[in-house]
Amino acid sequence: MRINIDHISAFNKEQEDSYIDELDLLKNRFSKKGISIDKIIQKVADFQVAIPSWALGAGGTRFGRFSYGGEPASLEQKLDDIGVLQALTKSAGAVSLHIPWDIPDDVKAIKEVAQSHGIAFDAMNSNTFQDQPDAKETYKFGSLSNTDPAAREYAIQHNKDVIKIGKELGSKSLTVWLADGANFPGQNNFQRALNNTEDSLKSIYKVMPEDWKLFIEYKPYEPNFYSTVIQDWGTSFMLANACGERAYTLVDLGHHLPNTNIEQIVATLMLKGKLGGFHFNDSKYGDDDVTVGSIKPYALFLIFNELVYGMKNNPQNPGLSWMIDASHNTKDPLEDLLQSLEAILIAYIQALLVDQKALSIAQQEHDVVRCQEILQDAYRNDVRPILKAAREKSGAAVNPLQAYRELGVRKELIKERGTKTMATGL
Ligand code: PSV
Ligand code: MN
Ligand code: MN
Repeated sequence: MRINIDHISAFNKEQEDSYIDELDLLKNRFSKKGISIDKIIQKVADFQVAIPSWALGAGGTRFGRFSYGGEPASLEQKLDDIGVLQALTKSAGAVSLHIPWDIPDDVKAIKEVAQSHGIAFDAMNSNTFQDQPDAKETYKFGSLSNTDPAAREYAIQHNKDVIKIGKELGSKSLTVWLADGANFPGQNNFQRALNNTEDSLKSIYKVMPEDWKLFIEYKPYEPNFYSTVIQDWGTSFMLANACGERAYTLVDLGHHLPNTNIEQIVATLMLKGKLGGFHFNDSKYGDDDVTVGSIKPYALFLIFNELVYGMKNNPQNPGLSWMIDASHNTKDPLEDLLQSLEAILIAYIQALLVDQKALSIAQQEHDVVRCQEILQDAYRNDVRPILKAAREKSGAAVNPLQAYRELGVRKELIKERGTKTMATGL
């Protein structure tokens, strides 16, 4: 199923002007504070989030997977699905591939499919958390941290292979997330595991092309429940510094213990020029990977407030690699991703509405109440008219989810691919 410009303009025509009055109200209100809604519209129209290749099937848990019907059965079909998201939103112009789940058989052909949808190849993800059927070494007791040099070398080589594939595709970064850790006290020597990990990461970093970045992702627990080698941002930051200038920390919203102040982590990393990648999702308990903004939208806004501040004030920090890292069992995966994209852009707009000058003065004057009011004055707006204007500007559907349903995309995909398909990977 291909969505073309005619579908979008016909849909937008029906919606014409439905949001203009509300947009004008917002423009008037915020121009008094010296905030230009037109500039915000442009920023939002430019914002691109990568879609991970593993989010296009109805995900699952270790208790089972249930097909949604019409799921992509190949990398080409996954790119086609991202093409649908991109045509509807114009903010999903990249894919983040997982190797070996998505090894392209024919690189040239895959590049052509991606290009035809306007999709770029964002960060490559290596996988040393499960053994593949033909594996020569096992990761059962760790990969880059393993006490066995042969297992370590095997995991290093896998990352080198991923870089090679990424180079052919035109990607410019590698994300490393390790499951390495221990389930029981005494199982691992913490210092040895950390040293091994640092040495292994350095070997990978050394072969990375000059224009590539390495993103080091952290996570406090799961699948190991006693200790994880790269458990927090401090460990990731330390390893990134040890590797070199082009190594960065990657923040995944679900990879924190309850109540962690993620916005403060973001601010600290950006100040130090070391925030490289960002994975969006939401959670109630742990690494739940549910739809962005579905549970803690105010927390997402506060995080975006720091991201926006950092993007403006921290030239030492590179442009970020944004990705949605969410997938689960019960929704149409494409509808779910549309909801996540919507939540991301809404939080971004709300953060752009924060009157930073007034906030800085209130902070200086220790007017705590005013500080809170300023943040909430930005948050407590229905900013969807701004988002619709940005979408209209970039040639997207003003309401992508509604357009998706009205165009009957899932029905079409089921017709093309069948009801029993199951996405590869996971
Ligand atoms: C595992 O927690 C995980 O969700 C990490 O967030 C990675 O980014 C992802 O899997 C893919 O390896
Ligand atoms: Mn992640
Ligand atoms: Mn995760």
